[in-house]
Amino acid sequence: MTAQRDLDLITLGEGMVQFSARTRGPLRQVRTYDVHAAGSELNVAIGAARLGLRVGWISRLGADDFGSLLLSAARAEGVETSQVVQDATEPTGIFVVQRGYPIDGHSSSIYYRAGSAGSRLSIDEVDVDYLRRTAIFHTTGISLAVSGELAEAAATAGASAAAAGARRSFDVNYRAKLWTPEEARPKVEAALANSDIAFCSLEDARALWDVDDAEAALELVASFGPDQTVVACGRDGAIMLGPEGVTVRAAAVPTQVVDPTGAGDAFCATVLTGIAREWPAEMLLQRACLVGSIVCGVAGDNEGIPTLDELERVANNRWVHR
Ligand code: KDG
Repeated sequence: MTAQRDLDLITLGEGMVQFSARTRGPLRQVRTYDVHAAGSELNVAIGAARLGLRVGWISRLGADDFGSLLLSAARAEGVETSQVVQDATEPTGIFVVQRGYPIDGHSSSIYYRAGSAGSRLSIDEVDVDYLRRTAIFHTTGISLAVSGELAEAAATAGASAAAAGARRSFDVNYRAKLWTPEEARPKVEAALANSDIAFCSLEDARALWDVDDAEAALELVASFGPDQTVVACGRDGAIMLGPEGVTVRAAAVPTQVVDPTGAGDAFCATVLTGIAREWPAEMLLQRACLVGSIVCGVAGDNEGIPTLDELERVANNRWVHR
């Protein structure tokens, strides 16, 4: 029986509650925090849903208040959460963001996620029929780094989705606090070889392969196998190699950075939306850079992602101020 393809995108990965410092400075001096729903694959799910895709999220949360916070955040955006397990034995992971210190415009994260419910997602808990419902399956290198169980769930779920005809999307998302470049490299390369759509920041290409230049990074990541590759270069915009072998570039949009955490996920959510909706390549990359830049100017990982209507109005200078 052919499954009904009623989802554009399924993401799989750990959601976490973020405590973001309200003030700039070292965390030992920070006294007040804002609380946000975050976690890379949840950010992508929320972003793509806000941009109009039909999205499902596969994950595992503690049966605690933080788990309920994440579930509510996903549902409030219309993300389908029937495959989010809540378990009473492990807690929901959290992380703390230090902003604008010691480098202006940069943030850093401290994780409290060891043994979290999300890290224990097992492939046995993932419904294979659910994976048949999507056109695109997305996960990231964070899921590969967090635990062997989650890495296996991500790889096996991706293979099942692909066997049912979905395109596989993978964002390298190297996190130096989770693993070393030596540990990451073979696993990331294997995941890229199994992907159709690949994302890598220039910063990650530098960390993993010592590649310093956007074109070289694009060529290298594409050489592992994906037929659509995107390299995000922060303030220098982005570059994409499409299935027709055409390279497209887009400039970044200058912004006053409040917190860049989550901007890469917002960028990725916009590219995946554009792919699902068949936007022309230039427009797709420009919109993704614009969304990434808007998110840098807003606290929280995904709150700044616009709706599709807002994005179109900003992109076409039709935004009405008053
Ligand atoms: O991309 C933003 C993520 O880094 C943040 O939400 C936390 O998922 C996270 C992680 O593992 O770093």
